[in-house]
Amino acid sequence: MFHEYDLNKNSTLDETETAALNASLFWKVPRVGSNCITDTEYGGIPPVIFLLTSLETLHLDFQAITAVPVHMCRLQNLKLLSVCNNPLLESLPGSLGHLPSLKTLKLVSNPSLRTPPHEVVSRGFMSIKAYLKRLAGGFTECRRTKLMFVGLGGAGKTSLLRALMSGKKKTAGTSAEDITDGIQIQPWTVRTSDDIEVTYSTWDFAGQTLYYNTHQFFLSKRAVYLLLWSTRQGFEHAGLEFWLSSVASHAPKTPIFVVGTHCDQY
Ligand SMILES: Nc1nc2c(ncn2[C@@H]2O[C@H](COP(=O)(O)OP(=O)(O)OP(=O)(O)O)[C@@H](O)[C@H]2O)c(=O)[nH]1
Ligand SMILES: [Mg+2]
Repeated sequence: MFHEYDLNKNSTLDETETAALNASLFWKVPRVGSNCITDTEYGGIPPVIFLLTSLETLHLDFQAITAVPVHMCRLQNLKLLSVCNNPLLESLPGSLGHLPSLKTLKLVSNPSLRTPPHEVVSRGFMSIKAYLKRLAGGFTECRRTKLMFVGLGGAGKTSLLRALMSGKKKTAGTSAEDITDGIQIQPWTVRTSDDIEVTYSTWDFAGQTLYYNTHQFFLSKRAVYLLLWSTRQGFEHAGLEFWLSSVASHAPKTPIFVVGTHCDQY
């Protein structure tokens, strides 16, 4: 297998080759969940486990499960649940917070986990439990998200943002002294046609390559991306590939809208 993934035949595996080998091994080694990745009811866990109502300890580490389902709450004697290193795990049910005997919940290295969010997981068991209990008690939708404007310098990120935020959806554009420095963050609240308020935290990234290394730290997962390019340039010179791969590697599965600007100049 080593030779199969040593694509450039230099007898070492670089970062990309090691990642490809790891990804292939993930599916080759039998794992709970890998045969039923689309199982929305049990998250890939064999349903028979939820009949073991006396079970006290359950380790589901290094598996391919996508969710811990509500059925887990049938295991009323469960004291320890370990779901570490599950790269596909996205959510835990709120009702898990009410399992009476649960004293330990291990949730390390689950990069896709959104519920509970990483900020809560890093604070430990009591915080996770409190979060899950609140979730079970009903929740209101959070209508806040980040709107990220990325692309080369001069693509029109600041201009588009100003146009969107202005009442008439128009702007006179920007002048030389408006070149963005670092990242400019400001809130933008929009009222939808059904009278619902959505608040965006807009992140206007400077397009100069000087900032590219530090920008990487701010490419958040919970965001919508607008990747701008000036159609006056050929798309191959517009940095699209750089930004698409940066966003895809730091924030996989997040939506990216590619927006062409300067179309009025034809
Ligand atoms: N004609 C035309 N001019 C545009 C358009 N979008 C932006 N501009 C102009 O292009 C220039 C650069 O626009 P900015 O919005 O500052 O570009 P930016 O992407 O924010 O640039 P950085 O802050 O350096 O990353 C300004 O002079 C804008 O007025 C467009 O769609 N049409
Ligand atoms: Mg700008």
